[in-house]
Amino acid sequence: MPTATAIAHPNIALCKYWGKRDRALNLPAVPSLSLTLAPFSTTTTVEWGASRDELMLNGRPGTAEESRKVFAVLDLFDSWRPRARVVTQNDFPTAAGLASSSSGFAALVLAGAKAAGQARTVEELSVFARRGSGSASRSLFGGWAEWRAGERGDGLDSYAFEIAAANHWDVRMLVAIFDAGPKEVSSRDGMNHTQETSPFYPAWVSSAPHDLPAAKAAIRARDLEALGKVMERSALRMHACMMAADPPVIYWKSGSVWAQEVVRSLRSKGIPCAWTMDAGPNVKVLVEAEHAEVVRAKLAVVAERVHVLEPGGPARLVEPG
Ligand code: 2P0
Repeated sequence: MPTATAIAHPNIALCKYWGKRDRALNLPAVPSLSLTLAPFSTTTTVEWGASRDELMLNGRPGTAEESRKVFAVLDLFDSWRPRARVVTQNDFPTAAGLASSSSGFAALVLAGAKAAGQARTVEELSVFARRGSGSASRSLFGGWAEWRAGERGDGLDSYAFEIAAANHWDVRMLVAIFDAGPKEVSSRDGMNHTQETSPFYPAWVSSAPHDLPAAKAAIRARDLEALGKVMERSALRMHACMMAADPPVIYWKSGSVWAQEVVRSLRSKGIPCAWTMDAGPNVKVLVEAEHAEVVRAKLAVVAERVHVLEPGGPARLVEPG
């Protein structure tokens, strides 16, 4: 049976995706920008032509909902496709504070196309990955990636692309863990609820696109101070928007605020660094490699643990044998 294996890294958004212009096609209301991060990765094998659709996720059978999402993405390759067996494994803890769905769907579409014998452009693969999970559209790319919101109703212009390669800038992303438990509100539910009930949502949608040009200029210039301003602004506006939902969506814990204070304190001492947060209490801090150890040590005082990640390469096929 045709089989292929692919590997992809997760990514963290510096300019956030929050809100959808089309739920069925999973189209974002705003553009976003991210950094793909190694060494964490997901490895996914697709066996095209199995006896039945079957998902194995980290050594256990996928739930009905997980399976539905995975096989709906494989349906995009061929609505009359043969049944498939998908085996996917994360080499990082689910509680590592990183979205395994971003690396998972990126690896799935790359392996799926190869197993199906289809030559797809990376833009097409990004569109397919987006249908599984929005942030996965960006994990096909290494380094710094932008995901266009697009304008078309069919969403074919809403894909990601690389802005700068992983080796463009020697930075580290420190992930400070404050709560290893499962999320209280999933990103998807939190996003939809914010869109439906937050009076700040229209302001978020109209302001967020302006962050992209500023972030890209800062990345090009390797200017952490300028990038830090944009990334903290994006995270704060996204969280302010969800805190204003009814009832509010609050992912922050006391540790999240301590970590933000650590970052501000280090910055006041002349160490450039900036934080971001996603749909959970963990805080991610961007810093140049030369300052990573100083920042890690300070975060370690307040966090349960700190992961040190670096820019990773694009999703890639793994040759058999
Ligand atoms: C992001 N997040 O840009 C934003 C910031 C979380 C906060 O994308 O509904 O799993 O599957 O498209 O991509 C997490 O949500 O949501 C996310 P769906 P996804 O990284």
